[in-house]
Amino acid sequence: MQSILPLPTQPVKPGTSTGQQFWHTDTQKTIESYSPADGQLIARVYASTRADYDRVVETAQAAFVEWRQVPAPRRGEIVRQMGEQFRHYKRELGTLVSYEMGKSLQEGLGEVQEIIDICDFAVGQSRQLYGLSMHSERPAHRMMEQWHPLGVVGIISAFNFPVAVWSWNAMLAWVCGDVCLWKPSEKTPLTALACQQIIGDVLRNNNVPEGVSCLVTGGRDAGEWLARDPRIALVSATGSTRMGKAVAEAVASRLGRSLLELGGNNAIIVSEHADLDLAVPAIVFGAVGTAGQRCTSTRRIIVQESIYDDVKNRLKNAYAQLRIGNPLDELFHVGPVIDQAAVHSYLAAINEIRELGGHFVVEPGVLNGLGFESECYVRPCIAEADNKWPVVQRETFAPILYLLKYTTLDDAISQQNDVPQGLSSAIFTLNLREAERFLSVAGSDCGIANVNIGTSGAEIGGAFGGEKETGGGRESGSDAWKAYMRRQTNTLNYGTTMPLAQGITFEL
Ligand code: UN1
Repeated sequence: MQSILPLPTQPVKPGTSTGQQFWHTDTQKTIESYSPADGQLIARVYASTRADYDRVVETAQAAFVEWRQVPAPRRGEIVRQMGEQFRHYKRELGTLVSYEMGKSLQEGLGEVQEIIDICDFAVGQSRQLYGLSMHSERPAHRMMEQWHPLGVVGIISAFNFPVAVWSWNAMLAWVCGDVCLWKPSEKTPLTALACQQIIGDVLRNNNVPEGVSCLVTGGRDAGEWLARDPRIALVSATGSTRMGKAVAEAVASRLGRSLLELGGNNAIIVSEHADLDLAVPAIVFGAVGTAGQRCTSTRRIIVQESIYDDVKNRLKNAYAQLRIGNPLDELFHVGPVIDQAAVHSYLAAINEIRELGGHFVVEPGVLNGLGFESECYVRPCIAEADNKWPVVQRETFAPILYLLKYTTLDDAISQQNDVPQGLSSAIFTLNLREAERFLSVAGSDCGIANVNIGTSGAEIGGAFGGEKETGGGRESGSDAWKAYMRRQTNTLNYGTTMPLAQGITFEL
C-alpha cells in the first residue's frame, strides 16, 4: 500500500513544543516507526539522550515558574484553543493514529474526539479548582484549603491509545498550572510529534513559555529517567502491570507521586435476564475493537448456564461476519495488532489454551497474503475456558475472548472479581435486583462497572482507572484533576489573641 500521508523523510526531533528549541545532541540513534497496517517504515525519530532529557527538564522547570502564575481560567482559554486545533485536524490526526497504531479509522477518529472532549472538560475545570472552607474551633480564625500545581508532570503513554491518554493527563495538568513532559510509546512516536505540532501554534500565539509542553522519545531507559528523577513531581504511567510496578517502585523510593493506569482483565456477565440484542454487539465490539488492545477490552464473558449455548451460537454468528483488514479502509472492522511481538504473545496464549484443553468456538489464526503483508493481522477468536487458568488470569493484549459459565449471580460475580486486575466490568440484565447487586459493595470490585453497556469505550466525564493490579489511579473526569495538584490547608487568625487548638494553654 502507498503511504497516504505526507510523512517526514528526515528523522524528526523531540524537544519542547513551540519549535524554538527542537534539539538533539550528538546522537544519531533513531526510533523507527513501522505501520502494522502495511509493514512500511513510516518515520524515523531521534531518540533523546540523557543530556537532551536533562535540558528538557530544566526548560520545563523554568517554564513552570511562569506558567503557575497565569490565572487558571486563562490557562483554560489556551486549552480551549488547543481543542479547536484538534477539531481542525481531527481527520488528519485520526488517520495517522490509525496508520501508525493500526486501529480502525473510526476508532482513530474516536481517539481524537477524546482529546477534544477532555479539552472542553478541562476548560470548564479551569474555573472549578475548588478548595473547601472549614469552620475553625478557635475564635476569629478561618480555615480553608487551596490547591496549587505540582510542577513537572511526566506522562508515560502506551501505544494502544497513543494520543488520547496523553491528553487526559496534559489538558488537566495544564489548567491546574503544571507543565508536562511526555514520553510516548516507542512504538508510536509519530502521533506524539504530530500532537506537539498541532498545539505548537497555540502556544506560540499565546506567548506560552517554552517548556510547558515537552516531549522526550525513547524506550524503557527514558521511562526510567522520569521515574527516578526527583524533579518530576508526578509520573502518570499507562501500560502493562510489569511496567507500572517498576515505575511505582522507582517513584515511591524517592517519595514522589505516581498515577498508574495498568492492565485490565475485563469481564461481562450475561444473565438469563439479559437483552441479548444489546449484549452481543457490545461483547463483540469490546473484544475485537482496537484488535483487543484496549486496557478496557472485553477478555472474559461469564454466561448463565441456561442461555450459554444460545449466547455461544450468537457470538459465533457475529464473529463470522467480522471483516479483518486495512484499518484505514472503513470496510473492515478489525485491523492488525501492533507488531510481531504482539502476534507472538497471541500465539503463545493460543498454545496455552490448547494445552489446557480449551475448546475454540471461533478458531484463531494469523492471516497472510495480499493485504496482510505486515503479518500483524490475527483472527479474533473465542475459547471456552476456566477462569482459574493462568492464561485467563493474565492480560494478553490480543483479540482472544474467554467464554465462562455460571450458575448463580454470586458465582458470576466471584469469577468476575477473581483475577489480579480490576479495571472495567459489566453486566447485561434487565433485572433491577441483579443490576443493583452487581453495582453494590458486594458486586464488582473494578474501577468501572457498567450495566447494559460493554467494558470499553468510557466517556471522559467519569474518572477512568481501576483497582488491584490496574494500579489505583484515576484520570480524566470527575475530580481526577486533584491528582495534578497539591492541597494546602490554611488557617488565618484575624483576631487579637493567640488561642491554641485543642484548648492547650501556654502562658509566657
Ligand atoms: C486504554 O486502553 O488505555 O474506555 C484507554 C476506553 C477508552 C480508553 C481506553 N475511552 O476504552
